Amino acid sequence: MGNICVIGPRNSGKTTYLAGLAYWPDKQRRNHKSSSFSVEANGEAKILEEIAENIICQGESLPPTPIPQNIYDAPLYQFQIKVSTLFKKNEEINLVVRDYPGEVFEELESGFSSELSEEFVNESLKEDIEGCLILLSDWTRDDQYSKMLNKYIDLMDSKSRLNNLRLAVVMSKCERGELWSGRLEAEMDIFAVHLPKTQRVLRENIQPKNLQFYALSTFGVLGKKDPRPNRKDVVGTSGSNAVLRESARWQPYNMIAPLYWLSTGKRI
Ligand SMILES: Nc1nc2c(ncn2[C@@H]2O[C@H](COP(=O)(O)OP(=O)(O)OP(=O)(O)O)[C@@H](O)[C@H]2O)c(=O)[nH]1
Ligand SMILES: [Mg+2]
Repeated sequence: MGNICVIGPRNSGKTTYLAGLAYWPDKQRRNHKSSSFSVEANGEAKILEEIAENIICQGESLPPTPIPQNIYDAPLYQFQIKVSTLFKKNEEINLVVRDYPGEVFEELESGFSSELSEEFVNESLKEDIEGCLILLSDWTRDDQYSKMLNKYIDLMDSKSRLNNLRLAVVMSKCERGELWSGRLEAEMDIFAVHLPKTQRVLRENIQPKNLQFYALSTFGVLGKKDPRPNRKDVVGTSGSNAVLRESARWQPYNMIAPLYWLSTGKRI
């Protein structure tokens, strides 16, 4: 059972990603019978499936994740993911995932405004956490991201996790035109180009075996031969919000690969 946490700034797409993951089985039944993956959402993650169906598929945007009273009020989502590719037959990974509100990550730069944020970060560094999925979505925030991650690295060190915690650093919402062509070699074609300080801070401090860069998009594009984003931009309270454009053609891009690596240490 791999315990994973999902962190990242406000609005980076964390909860939408988890909801998309939970909704997976439905999509399998409808259009992806030959898919290499199947995902089952268990326990509290069932709520995410409903959220995907009732909000995302209806073309609406999720509200920001509220800051709970205490960390144990933040739900723990469980997923069972089955992988069956040409080289990996019937592998199964079980994940327990905690979704944090984005403030927790943002405050790494400014200093924690509450004990609660600090508790969240400390929880993400506990011994039973195998890996951390770090979602970043704004390629104009290299300065801030590098500072936040520098602080996170200091905290990893102070909790003796510097050399034994996997970090999957992910550019989310990569269906966007500026990113889509760089998705296959995300480190070289997205991070080194748009977020060079962030990439450097990570490479200088984290052992290569514990660090991978990815790009993913929960919304994806309209089809294999139709690379138009399956996304509609909308004006939101927190700036650049977007919603799913055609739920019948919803096919996320690269959602499982980072989780598989975080959980097993092997590339899919
Ligand atoms: N373009 C695009 N937008 C997305 C994608 N995934 C999520 N979004 C949008 O990004 C916005 C923020 O999504 P959330 O999932 O609420 O982000 P979050 O990281 O959980 O935010 P907090 O809970 O506030 O920390 C919403 O408007 C989503 O619809 C994606 O794959 N592509
Ligand atoms: Mg959220």
